[in-house]
Amino acid sequence: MIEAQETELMGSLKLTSQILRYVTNYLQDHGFLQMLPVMLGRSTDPLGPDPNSSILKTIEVEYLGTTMRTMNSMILHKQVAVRDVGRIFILSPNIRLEKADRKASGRHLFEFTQADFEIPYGKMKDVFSLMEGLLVGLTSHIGAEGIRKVDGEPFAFKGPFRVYSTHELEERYGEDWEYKASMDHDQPFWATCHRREFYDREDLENPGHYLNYDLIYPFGVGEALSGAEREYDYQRIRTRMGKDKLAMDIYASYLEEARKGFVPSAGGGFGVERLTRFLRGAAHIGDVQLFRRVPGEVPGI
Ligand code: ASN
Repeated sequence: MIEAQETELMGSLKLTSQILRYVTNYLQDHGFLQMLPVMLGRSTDPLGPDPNSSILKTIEVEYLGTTMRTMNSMILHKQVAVRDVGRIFILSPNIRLEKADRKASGRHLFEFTQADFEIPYGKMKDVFSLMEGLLVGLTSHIGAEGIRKVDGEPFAFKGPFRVYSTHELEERYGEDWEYKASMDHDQPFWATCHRREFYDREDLENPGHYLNYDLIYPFGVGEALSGAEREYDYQRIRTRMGKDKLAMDIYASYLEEARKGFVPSAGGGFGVERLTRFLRGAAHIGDVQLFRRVPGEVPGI
């Protein structure tokens, strides 16, 4: 039994290593500079208002008189970096202290790594084709060993992926569309137009609609990536933050950067463990982590 578990974990780790090598090469070959991650910041992603977000709190530490926060995501730093250095990506460790009931989703961890990238002057379609190329290339590259089987064949991504708006999905599958729509597909699909964080750009020609997207894995596995074209204009950022009733003092250093001027950009981030779990066909995302970080479970070492 112990041996079987070790083999399973070893298989997951081997796949994660292959994914990391492939993603790093792919993004570097597509002109992205790899940044080392930021782990503490004066500002971090508020992760909301988003009905899908359920974090209990963001960790804050006082350091030499300044309050620092652990990264929920590096989105705010990405907007600065993409202005200053162009195409960038980060293998970014994120801490999200999710409620215990998130264990049941099978895809939440309280500590994970996301491959997070940003494209200056990018549009939604640039992110779609970048990700489709990445995923299709990945499964043609990694071979069949230890990969989930579909109809007796190892799963292979096939693009381009279908694109739906959340309005269409709600109409077809109801408000809780994600799981049902995911079960109804055998390739990932894009879901655009979510009302969520201030940094996702509102479509000014179509107010109340948003130029953002999730990529959803099939077979009931659910969210793979989230991203957007960004709000880059200082006044628009302030207005959106005001609507979300965010505590402006937490974002003072970010707003200073925004006042200097951001460039328009688009990007996204996908969870590395989620990709491993999807390709392995593992029942729970914690099963592919050597050191499980599952909400509601007391971790080992
Ligand atoms: N990485 C995501 C993005 O680029 C943000 C997030 O993880 N909340 O939009």
